[in-house]
Amino acid sequence: MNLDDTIAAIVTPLQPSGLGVIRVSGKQAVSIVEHLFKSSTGKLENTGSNELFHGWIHDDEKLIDRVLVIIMRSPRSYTTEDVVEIQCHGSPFIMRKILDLLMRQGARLAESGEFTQRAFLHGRIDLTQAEAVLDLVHASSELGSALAVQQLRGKLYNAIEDVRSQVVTTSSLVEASIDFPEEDIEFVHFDECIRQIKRACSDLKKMLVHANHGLRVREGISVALIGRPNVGKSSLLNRLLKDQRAIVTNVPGTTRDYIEESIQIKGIAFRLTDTAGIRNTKDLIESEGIRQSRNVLSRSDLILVIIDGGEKLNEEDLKLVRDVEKHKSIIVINKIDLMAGREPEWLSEFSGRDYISVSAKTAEGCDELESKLYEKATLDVSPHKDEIWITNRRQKQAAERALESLLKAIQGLEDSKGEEFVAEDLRTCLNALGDIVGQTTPDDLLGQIFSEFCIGK
Ligand SMILES: Nc1nc2c(ncn2[C@@H]2O[C@H](COP(=O)(O)OP(=O)(O)OP(=O)(O)O)[C@@H](O)[C@H]2O)c(=O)[nH]1
Ligand SMILES: [Mg+2]
Repeated sequence: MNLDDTIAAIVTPLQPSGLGVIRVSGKQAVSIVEHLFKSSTGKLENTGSNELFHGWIHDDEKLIDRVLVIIMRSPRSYTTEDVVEIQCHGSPFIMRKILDLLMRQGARLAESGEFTQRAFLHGRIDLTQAEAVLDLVHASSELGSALAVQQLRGKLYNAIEDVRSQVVTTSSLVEASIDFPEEDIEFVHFDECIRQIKRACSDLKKMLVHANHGLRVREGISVALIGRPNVGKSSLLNRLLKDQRAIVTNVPGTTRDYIEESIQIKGIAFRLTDTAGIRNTKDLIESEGIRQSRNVLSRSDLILVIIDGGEKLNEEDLKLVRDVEKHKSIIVINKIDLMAGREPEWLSEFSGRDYISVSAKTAEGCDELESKLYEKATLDVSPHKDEIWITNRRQKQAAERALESLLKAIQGLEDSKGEEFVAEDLRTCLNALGDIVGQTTPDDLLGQIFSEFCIGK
């Protein structure tokens, strides 16, 4: 990556709007903009940081737009380079025109995520903070944005650095005993080593406790709709989607292939999967559908077990309810419009379980079902003030690698396996921790991470 170029990009969406922002970063940022800008409040060059100018962008004699220009001098800017932001009117035509003029003066179009990548490469932020920028741009819920803010403030970075320094101390003791075997530091220090490594393990475990939940908030929560044929699974999916997505008929066994669609509840994405009704059947296609239903069931975060409230409860319903974990499931009694206000006499079977009555036909109870889903997905899981959460798959895998090698190191010390082996495990751990914060992350992986950003960020 060439850090000598001056890069430019349109930062705001290319849609008519109140304001449009174009960002320029690099050694030539100020002089490039100066060529296009007639200021009513003084020259851009030779000014300090965080200054605001008012004036016109022009193409030779032709005026293009009246703008505000903000100067942020190196190193007090997002990228740590000189950064200039031009606030123009939010016309896609004007924004493109200004970008063209900047290129004519020698700026290069920024690649996806290149501003953030420069901030990372110049050491302004670490990789977890860079990833938090992306999460914050895409945050769509209270919890998602709170986690991104926590990470952007460097809390995960600090926590990982803390673990790293503990491991570095231990590692140097172990390495010393390899280099100076005659010093006989073995028994004095190895107990202390084990204690330190155990402390590091416990810190890492705390970060990993909620990792799966953090991941779900970021990636969406999977919800399977299961039940006997004809109980109204597809009707309920359509009702929640507010769309006639799945085929509904009164013939049991209508759904053969599963259908997956997303809804948002209070900003969290839920991926709903309608499945084939589960029953004993000799029909080959239906059996395959049922096999897939069981697969979907086993990999879903939450399960809605749908029961037909207008019918008698049977052994198949009960078996499904018994088979799903209590904390992951909600029993949905459907078709209450047929029940004329009466509760089915078998309702007592579900005491101690989470259940709710709805009608996919009239929508009665469906808002309450959405609230229950949200509640179940976020139960007891808001981060406490000093809790650090890992929220992405890459960080989670690296933290698990680090933890695994620490556990091996403890085992090695306890079994007196030889310092070389223990030292190797500790090195593996340090590499994995370095991967989390971006110190040892391979270039191609870095490229992949930043390519997920939009141009201009
Ligand atoms: N009265 C009433 N009928 C409903 C309700 N929900 C679904 N139905 C009817 O029940 C029948 C079956 O609905 P589906 O949504 O196809 O049921 P399913 O569980 O997806 O069935 P399979 O795909 O065969 O497993 C259809 O005739 C629906 O119109 C409801 O809340 N009230
Ligand atoms: Mg169906």
